[in-house]
Amino acid sequence: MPDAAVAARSSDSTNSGTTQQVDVAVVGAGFAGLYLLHRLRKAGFSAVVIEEAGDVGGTWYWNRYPGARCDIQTIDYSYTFDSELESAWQWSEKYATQPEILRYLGFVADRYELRRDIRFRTKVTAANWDQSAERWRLTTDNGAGISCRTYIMATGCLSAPKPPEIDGVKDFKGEIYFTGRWPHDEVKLAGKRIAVIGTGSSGIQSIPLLAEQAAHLTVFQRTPNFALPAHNGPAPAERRALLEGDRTTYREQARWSLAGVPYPQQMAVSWQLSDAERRERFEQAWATGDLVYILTQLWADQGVDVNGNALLADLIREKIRDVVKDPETAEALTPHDHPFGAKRPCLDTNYYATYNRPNVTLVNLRQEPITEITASGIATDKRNFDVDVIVFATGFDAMTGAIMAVHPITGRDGKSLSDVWANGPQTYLGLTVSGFPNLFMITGPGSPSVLSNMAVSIEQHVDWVVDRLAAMREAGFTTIDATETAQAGWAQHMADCSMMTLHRLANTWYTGANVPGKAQGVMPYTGGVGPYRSICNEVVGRGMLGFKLSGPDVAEQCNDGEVVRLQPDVRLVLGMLVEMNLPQIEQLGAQGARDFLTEFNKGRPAGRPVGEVGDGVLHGADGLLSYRLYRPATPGPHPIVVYFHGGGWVLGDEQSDDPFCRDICRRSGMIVVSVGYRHAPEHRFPAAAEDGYAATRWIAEHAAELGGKPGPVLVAGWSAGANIAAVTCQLARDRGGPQIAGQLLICPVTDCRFDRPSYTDNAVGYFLTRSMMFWFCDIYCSPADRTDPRASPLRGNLANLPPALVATCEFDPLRDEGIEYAEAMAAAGVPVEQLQARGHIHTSLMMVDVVVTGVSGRAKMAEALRGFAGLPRKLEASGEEASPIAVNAAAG
Ligand code: N01
Repeated sequence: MPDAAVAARSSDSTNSGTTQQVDVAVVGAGFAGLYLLHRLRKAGFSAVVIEEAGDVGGTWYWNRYPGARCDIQTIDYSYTFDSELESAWQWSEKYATQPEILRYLGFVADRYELRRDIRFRTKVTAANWDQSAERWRLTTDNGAGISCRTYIMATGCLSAPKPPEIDGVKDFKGEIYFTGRWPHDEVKLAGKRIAVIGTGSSGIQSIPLLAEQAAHLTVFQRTPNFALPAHNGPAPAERRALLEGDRTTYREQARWSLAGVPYPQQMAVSWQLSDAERRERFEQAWATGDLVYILTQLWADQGVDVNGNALLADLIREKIRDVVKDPETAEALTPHDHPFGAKRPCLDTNYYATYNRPNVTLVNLRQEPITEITASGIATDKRNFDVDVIVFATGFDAMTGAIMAVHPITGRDGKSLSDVWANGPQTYLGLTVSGFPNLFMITGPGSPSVLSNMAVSIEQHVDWVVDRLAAMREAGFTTIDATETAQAGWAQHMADCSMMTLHRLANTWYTGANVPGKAQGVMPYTGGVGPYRSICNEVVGRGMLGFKLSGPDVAEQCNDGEVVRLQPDVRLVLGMLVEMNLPQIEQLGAQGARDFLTEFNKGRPAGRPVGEVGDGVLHGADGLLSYRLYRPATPGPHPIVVYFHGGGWVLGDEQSDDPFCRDICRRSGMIVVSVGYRHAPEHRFPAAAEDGYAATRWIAEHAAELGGKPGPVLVAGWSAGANIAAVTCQLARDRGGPQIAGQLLICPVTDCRFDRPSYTDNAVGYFLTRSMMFWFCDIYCSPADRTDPRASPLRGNLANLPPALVATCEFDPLRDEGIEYAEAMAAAGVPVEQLQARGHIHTSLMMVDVVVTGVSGRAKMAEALRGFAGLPRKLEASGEEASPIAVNAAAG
C-alpha cells in the first residue's frame, strides 16, 4: 500500500461498551511506537498507541535538559523506511539537539497522520492475558480499557527514571529537577547556585551549559566516566556524500554492521601497531568526534581484550589530564574502575574544560559521600553545600524498568512478568517472553538495543514483529508464544556473547548495577546488530523455530529448539567461511590442499609476540626435520612442550599452528617446540608417528642446549598432531623413554573409524567434514594399518601413561573418539582432565584472536601443562583476555 494511502487511513478500531477493541495495542509514541503504528496500519491491522506524555517523542519528549542531543550522528539516527521521508527532512547538525529531534518526530507523526490513533496522557495500569478469549485486556488511567490480540511494548530502554536514593530530598526548599523529566516551561537558572548529581551522559551534556548560567555549579560525582569531544557542527559533508551517493547501500551496511552504523570490522590488532601508529589512529579518532568510530575503529582488540582496551583508555586519560588544569580535579575525573566502553561513554562539548572555570567545583563522592539532602542543600560526610537548585542526572531503571515496573503484566496461568523476571530479564530474542502470548517488546532486554544505533534496531524489530503478525494472520494463527527451550537457549547464547566483550567487567546500567537490589547481568545483546538480524531471520527461515503457534481452525505448530548452539564467534566464522565459498579440500589433491592452507593462513591474525622465535633442525626417525621454537620472555630455563601441528598427517608444517604455539608459550610460560614431522602421501604410516617419537626423544636429550629445563618434557598436539602426541606417549612408555610429564591432546584422532555419532551429527557444516577425514585417513594409512595403536592409540595399552588433558569440541566429527580416549585412559588409571568445549568446532581452539570464546579453553590448557610440569597452575600476571573479530558497540 502506498504510504500516502496509509496516511489517509486511520486504524479501524471499535469501541464495545467501555472497551476499545483493536488488533494491536502499543505502549509508547517514541521512535519505536510511531513506526510501529505506521507499519501496523500499512499491514491492515487496527491499532492504538497509549502514551503517557502529552505528545509524541518518547525519550525526546521528556529529556529536555540543557544540552540534550543525540550522540550517534543524526544522519544515522533517523528512520530509513521511506526514502521520500528521508529526502523531505534535512538535519541541521552533526548531532541534533533535543528540540530538533522532537520536531522531526512531530513531522513524522504529521506526515503519516499518526496522532489520531494515539491516546496521549494515558497510562496503562494493568495488562492481563485472557486465555479464553486469547486477548490482552488493558486497563488505563484515562478513558476506556482496551482489548487487543497483540500487546507491544515500545516503551524505550531508558524511560523509567531512577528515584534519587538519597535521604532528605523532600526537605529541600529550593528547586529540584530531573534531567529525565525536565519541565516544558522555561527553567530560569541564571545567577543561581546549582548542584548536579550524576556524571553520566545527561550530566556530562548539561554541566557545561549549566555552568555558563550558574553563579556557582557544584558537581557531585560518584564514578567518573569517559567522555570524548563531539566536535559538533554541520553534518560532515563527507558522510553526507557517502549516504547520498548510494543511500541503499549505506543503510544496508548499517543494518548488517555491529553497532548499526556503517563501519567495517576493524582487523588490525593493537600489538601489530607501533606506539606511534596507535597514537596516530587515536588522535584521528579524537578529532573525528564520533562515539561509534572511537569505540570500534582503532584496533580490533579494543573492545574485547583488557590489555588492548587499556592502551586506548590510557590515551584518553592523557587527554583528560591535558585539559583539566588542577591535577587533583583531573585525577578525580579520570576513570580507572572500568574498561573504556564497558560503561556507556559520553560525547561532550567542553565538559572537561568546564572544570577550569572559577565557578565550578567537583565533589568526589568516593572521598566524601552524600549523607543527606537538607533544607538548604547537600551534605556530605565532610561538608555542607548550600544551593538554590538540585539537578538529578542520576539515570534510569534501564531496559526492564519501563516494561516491568510501570504496570503489572500478567500472562498465561496468572504468571506475573515481575516474578518471571525477578532474577533478571528472560526473553527469547529480546522480543518475547515465554508464557506471555502475543506480547512483544521493541528493543527489549536480550536484543542489541542500547548497544546499537537505536534507530536501526527499532526498525528491525518493528519490521520483524509486523511481518510475523501478517504471516500468522495469513496462516490462520491467532497466538504466538516462545517455548521455554528456546528462551533458555537464548539465555545461554546471551551469556556466551557476554563473554566476548568487556561489558561484564563494569558495574553499569547495562548490568542493572545502578539500581539497588536489581538482579545483575548484562542485559543488552552483545553479539552485534548484523549477527542478531541474521538470527532473527534464521528463526523465521526455520519455521518459527522456538515458537508455538496456534489458531482456532489450524493445527498447532511448534518447531522447538535453540536457534544458536554454536558459540557466537564460531557462528560468525562459519558464516564468513560460507561466504568465501571455499573449495572442498579433499578435492584439491595433497599439494593443492597444502597450497590452499598456506594461502588461507595468510589471512589470520598474526600471533602475539613471545620472547624469541627460532628455527632449527632435529633428528627424526629417518633424517632431519625442521622445528620452530617459541621461548617465553621470562628468564629460563623453562620446561619444554613438544608440539605436533594438525593437518590430517597430510597438511601443515612446524609453522602452521604459529598463533596457537605463541599463545600457549605466553600462557604457560614454557618453551614450545613445534615439530615439522613427515607427511603422507610422500611418507605414509608410520612415518609421522615414528617422527613424533624420535623428535620427542631428541628434544628431551637436547633440552639444555635448547635453553630448556632438563628432565621430563611435555607433549601436545591438535587433531592428527594430537594423535601423534598420544602415540608418542605410548611409545615412550614402551621403548624406555624419554620421560614425558604430561600430554595435552586437542581434538585428537584416536581411532581411525567413522561410525561414532559425532561423525554423523557433525558430518558437514563445521569446517572439518566427515569426507575430509576419510580422505586424510586414506592418504595416511591403509585399512589394515588402522588397527595399529600407532595409528589408533585407543586400541593400544593405556595403562601407565602420563597425565593428560583431553580437549574436545561439541561440533567436531572427532568429538566422541576424543572423549572415549579420555575415559579409557582414566579407566586404566591415568590421571585425566577433560575439557569439552560447548558450542565449538574442530578449529575453534586454534583460532587465536579470532574465536575469542576459545580463550578460557586455552587458559585451562596452559594451566594443565604447568600442573603436569609441577609448576603453580596459574602463571603470575598472565594478563590478556584475548581478542578480536568481535564486537564492541555504542548506543544512541
Ligand atoms: O544516566 P547514567 P544518564 N548518588 O546512569 C550517578 C542515554 N543517554 O541519564 O556511575 C550519587 O549514565 C551515577 O553514578 P554511578 C545513554 O545511553 C543518551 O546520564 O552509578 N550519584 C552516574 O554518574 C546513557 O548512558 C544521551 O556511580 C548517583 C549518574 O548518576 C543513558 O541514557 C544523553 C546516584 C547516572 O548516569 C543514561 O544516562 C543522555 C546516587 N544515589 C542519556 N545514583 C545521548 O546523548 C546515580 N548516580 C543520546
